Amino acid sequence: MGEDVEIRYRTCPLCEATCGLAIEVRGDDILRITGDEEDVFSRGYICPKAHGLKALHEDPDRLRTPLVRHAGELIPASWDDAFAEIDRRLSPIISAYGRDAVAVYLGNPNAHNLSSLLYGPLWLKALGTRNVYSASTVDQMPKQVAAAHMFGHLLSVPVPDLDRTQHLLLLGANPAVSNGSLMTAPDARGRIRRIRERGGKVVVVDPRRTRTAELADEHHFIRPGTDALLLFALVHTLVAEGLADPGPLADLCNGLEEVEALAREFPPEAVAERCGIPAGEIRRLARELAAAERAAVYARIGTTAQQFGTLASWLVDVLNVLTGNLDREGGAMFPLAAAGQPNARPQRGPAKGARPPRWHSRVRGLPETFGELPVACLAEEIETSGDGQVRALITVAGNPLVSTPNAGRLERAIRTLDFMVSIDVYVNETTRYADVVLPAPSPFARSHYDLALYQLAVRNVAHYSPPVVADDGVPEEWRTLLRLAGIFAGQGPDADVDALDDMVAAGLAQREASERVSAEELLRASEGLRGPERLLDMLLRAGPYGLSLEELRAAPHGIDLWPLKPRLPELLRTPSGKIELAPEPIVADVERLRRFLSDGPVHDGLLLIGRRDLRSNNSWMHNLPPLVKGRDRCTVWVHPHDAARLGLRDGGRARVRSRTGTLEAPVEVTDAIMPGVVSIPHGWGHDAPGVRLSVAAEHAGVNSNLLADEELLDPLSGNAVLNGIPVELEPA
Ligand SMILES: Nc1nc2c(c(=O)[nH]1)N[C@H]1C(S)=C(S)[C@@H](COP(=O)(O)OP(=O)(O)OC[C@H]3O[C@@H](n4cnc5c(=O)[nH]c(N)nc54)[C@H](O)[C@@H]3O)O[C@H]1N2
Ligand SMILES: Nc1nc2c(c(=O)[nH]1)N[C@H]1C(S)=C(S)[C@@H](COP(=O)(O)OP(=O)(O)OC[C@H]3O[C@@H](n4cnc5c(=O)[nH]c(N)nc54)[C@H](O)[C@@H]3O)O[C@H]1N2
Ligand code: SF4
Ligand SMILES: [Mo]
Repeated sequence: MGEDVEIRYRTCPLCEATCGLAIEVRGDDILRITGDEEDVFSRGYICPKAHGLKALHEDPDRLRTPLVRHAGELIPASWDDAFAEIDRRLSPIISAYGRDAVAVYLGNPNAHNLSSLLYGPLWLKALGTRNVYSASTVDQMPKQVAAAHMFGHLLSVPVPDLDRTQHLLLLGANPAVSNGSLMTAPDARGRIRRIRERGGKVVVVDPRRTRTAELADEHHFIRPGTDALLLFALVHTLVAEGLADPGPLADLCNGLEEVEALAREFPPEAVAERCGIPAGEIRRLARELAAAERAAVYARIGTTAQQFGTLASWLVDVLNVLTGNLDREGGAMFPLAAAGQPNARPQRGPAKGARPPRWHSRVRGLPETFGELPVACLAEEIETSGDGQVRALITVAGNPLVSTPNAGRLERAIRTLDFMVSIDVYVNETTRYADVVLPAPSPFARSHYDLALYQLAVRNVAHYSPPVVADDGVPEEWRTLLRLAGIFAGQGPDADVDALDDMVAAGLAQREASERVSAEELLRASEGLRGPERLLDMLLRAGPYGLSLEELRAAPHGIDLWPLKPRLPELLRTPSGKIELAPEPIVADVERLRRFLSDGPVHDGLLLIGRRDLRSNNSWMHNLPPLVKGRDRCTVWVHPHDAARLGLRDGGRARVRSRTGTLEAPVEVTDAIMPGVVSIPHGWGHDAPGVRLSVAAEHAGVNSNLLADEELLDPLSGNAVLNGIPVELEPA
């Protein structure tokens, strides 16, 4: 290694796995990226996407200057001019039509970004709109609704204790590819493989034989959207065969008998045909789950972004309780993060638990959840005139025209907006419609700490990374967000960002103060810091381990805070102080499932599901040559029986039609997909005019969300149905 070459360590910000990277740099040039062998959590593991970070940092298409629309064209502008334009155009809309006239879409990378996590609440509050939308309602909202009802907080989501479990029942998740979700576990693949190496068992339920299924002892195809039936049948079997035994949890639960009564109507024999899994197999799965010494049920997006998302999410944890595995080593456990975890904050006054919706969407009357509305209703809120109509849109790190249902309708709606602002690193399918685009810095030019994901990690760890390169000429995102907040608050385009930051810090100190450490002490200890570093330092000091930023800085490979420990009942924030096994709104939704089972039409047509790829990340990173080379990955998978019936051939093309749209894609005929099910990955379709992604345009693919139907929702969470969309196929 040359003398001027040095290694800098940082956490990868791309997915939920939080892998440690070792980055060889010369000055501010990135030379090479490898896994950090000494990282306390990932121990050297990385996936191919980490290598994409160098390409991302160097990508000539990545934005470095704001763009402002003049005569229809996005033209480079100064930061001052860009903010002046936002003030000039947006402030009159707010004055004339009110705050709800401005909608916001917050995309996935916000969850991996310290600036957005810490400053998001302030700018949203300054804007004061009810039209807040995010990736949550195309993703995990059902999980959070279930957690809020059962455990009292939307972030009290149990995670499987992967490193100690002896039996993992995994539904609708493919961690061998996705690297885990609502389960932060670097090298999830290795961790799952080790379950079997130590004599445990892994069972996968998925309409596709995934890479995770290939690691498992058993894989069961399931008809999309029917997981709640299967899970109920598992509960039924446990109860009917006297295998339900919550152990010490029994005294901590309300509603045990009600759940048992509900499950009576879902015997395996009744659901088997709907699910496509024989009744005998369902009974065996239940018995083995109950018999396992330490077991965990874990389910992800295949079970959340579907018609019975909240019921399925709820039943997963009902099973964890009934088998005595909730909050026990090797079962499903609650992490204890070092900073910013609401369910670890000392409880002040009586716990509120899940609260009923505070408002409803204007057009369809869909309920708000945790301050946001279902993104599936954004288009109609723009289209429908009247009081409260959406006339302006702000997107931050999102690409809703690719990521959300009925993308065609949303595109037509977005074209009619009076004004649009985006903060992004690219001009993508969505941001091309913005009137002002503000760049965000390269991931290497910002610091990192996984405030959100450590609350969902299979091991308690804390890892802070300073920026890898000094500066790429783009202001840190928290400064951009605060400057926007200034405009929303009526302070004009040149608000004093540092004064706003002081205000945020003072507010956070108040909120985090406890008997152990006062607000004044927190502020004093973090003196000299500013921005996310000051806020993080205070959160760490107020947190359960009493750490500080200085301690984290001194540990470039992270600090190991040990395997998960039981946290019940301390963690519960339900008004009763108990686990609510039969929350009223969830129980009420069981009727819908009952009807689906008893008199819903048996849909024997094709159902569309999604698919993730190791070298892809939602709708972006397709502009990075190392991640897109090789064969076309945006294909439609069809089972050989269906292909024969429909006259489709491998390598040919299919026309895929749903209620909302039509597209054409190359066909892959494979028995890795269940008969009656087809799969297209989301996140593609990069050849639209105005998109500035020169590499991605050559690997464009198609936008699968043209097919997703914005009218299909999980009613309790407002989550879109992205798995199990009725479609028709024919040769193109
Ligand atoms: N059919 C179907 N649709 C799906 C899914 C599915 O399984 N099937 N999955 C859904 C899920 S789980 C999710 S999370 C969503 C994701 O969809 P989105 O919320 O739209 O997020 P991404 O596609 O990840 O787009 C992220 C955008 O953020 C930009 N970006 C990256 N880093 C930064 C940064 O640091 N700052 C800023 N300001 N911008 C940045 C990128 O350039 C990109 O334009 O898609 C959903 N859509
Ligand atoms: N490489 C890569 N990694 C990623 C992402 C990415 O785009 N690429 N995205 C990240 C994001 S934002 C998220 S939210 C996570 C998601 O993480 P995962 O939830 O692990 O995501 P998927 O790989 O889409 O796995 C979902 C599985 O559900 C199956 N499925 C579909 N419908 C059903 C159904 O009705 N029932 C059941 N039981 N299964 C069903 C699908 O076949 C698929 O295998 O991944 C993250 N990691
Ligand atoms: S698994 Fe996720 S966090 Fe780890 S290197 Fe890959 S993209 Fe980064
Ligand atoms: Mo996601």
